[in-house]
Amino acid sequence: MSGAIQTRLFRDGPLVHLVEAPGADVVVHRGSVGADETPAILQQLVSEVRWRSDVIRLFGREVPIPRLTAWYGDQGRVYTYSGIRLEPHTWTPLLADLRDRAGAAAGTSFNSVLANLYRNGSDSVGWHADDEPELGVDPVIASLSFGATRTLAMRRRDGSYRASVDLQDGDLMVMAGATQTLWVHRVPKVRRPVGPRVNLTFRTVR
Ligand SMILES: O=C(O)CCC(=O)C(=O)O
Repeated sequence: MSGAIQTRLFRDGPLVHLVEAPGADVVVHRGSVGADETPAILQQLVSEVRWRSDVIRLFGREVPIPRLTAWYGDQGRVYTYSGIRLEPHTWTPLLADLRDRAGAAAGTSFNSVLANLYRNGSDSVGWHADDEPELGVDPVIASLSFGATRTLAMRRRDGSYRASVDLQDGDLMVMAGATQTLWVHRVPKVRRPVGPRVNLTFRTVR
């Protein structure tokens, strides 16, 4: 069986969309951060976050990952993904404020964030799940987007369903439950010209 995902509006102001897909517990809060704030936030994140360019080993070759990243968090909240070990930078006031807002919307508290800077349409993230052991079972992940709209594609690991959600400036997406166990996600490259986008994925490292 294969299925296309619908997003269903279930609450007004701010708009909340539920991604209806088996085993995916994904909610998008449209415009969670208002358009009066997002341009300045994007600019500040691009300029003040300590962006780094990493390489991963793929089939024996070192390949630069096609985006810039940064890891911020409470002291000692080390995160390792794709063989890259990240020591946390200290929260900036802006990141701490966004962390608290994301936590209030998601009904939890976060102690770390992976920041991604997609400089243009050539930047992307490949299929993966946020399922590293330090995130625990059924992690709650809140992802805040600023700048250009990019598509988050989702695929059930058993191949039965695909889904996609356009993440717009100011959107907050919350993934919970078995989403990371049953699904993988990616942000594909796009050919059309797109401006920069910053995505912040708030996490709780145990
Ligand atoms: O940029 C996004 O919307 C997704 C980022 C992501 O998948 C990640 O940081 O694990």
